[in-house]
Amino acid sequence: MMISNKMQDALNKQIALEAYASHLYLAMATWCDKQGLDGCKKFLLAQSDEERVHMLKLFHYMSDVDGTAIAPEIKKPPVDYDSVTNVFEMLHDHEQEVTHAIHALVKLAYDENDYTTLNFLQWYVEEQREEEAMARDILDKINLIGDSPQSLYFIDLELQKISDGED
Ligand code: OFO
Repeated sequence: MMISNKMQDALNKQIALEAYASHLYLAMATWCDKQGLDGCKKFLLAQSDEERVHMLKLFHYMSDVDGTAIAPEIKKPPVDYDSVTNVFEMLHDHEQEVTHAIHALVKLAYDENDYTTLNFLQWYVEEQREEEAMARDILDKINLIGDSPQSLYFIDLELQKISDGED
């Protein structure tokens, strides 16, 4: 195996975190669907798929370095959310948590002189910068528009535009 046991455990924890993110965004998409927020639903479903891809990238990496990736147990995300603001605040919080976890992995790779993993993790560092910036942008827009019933239509339109890549 080209990575340490400690690194293998840490990467498996990251797999679990990415899997939870995928589940969480799926649960949020379901809630948005029930509220009639199709743009938000579409955005969150795409994010959920992306998180699964992040998880799978770790599986492939483990295989490349002769480690053992573990399909994680995934806790159940919340079913109900207070508001669309609440959904995107939680998404932003979760992305921040993922960023901290990625940075901790980078530090471990440095400490272990594991340059292969260090190099592999750079993709995640960049991805997290982009995802956090996007989550912050969405929250700024929601705060600007407000999330009263009349505003929801416009929020949903914004999320639809982001999903369609027009933003
Ligand atoms: Fe956005 O969490 Fe994956 O990396």
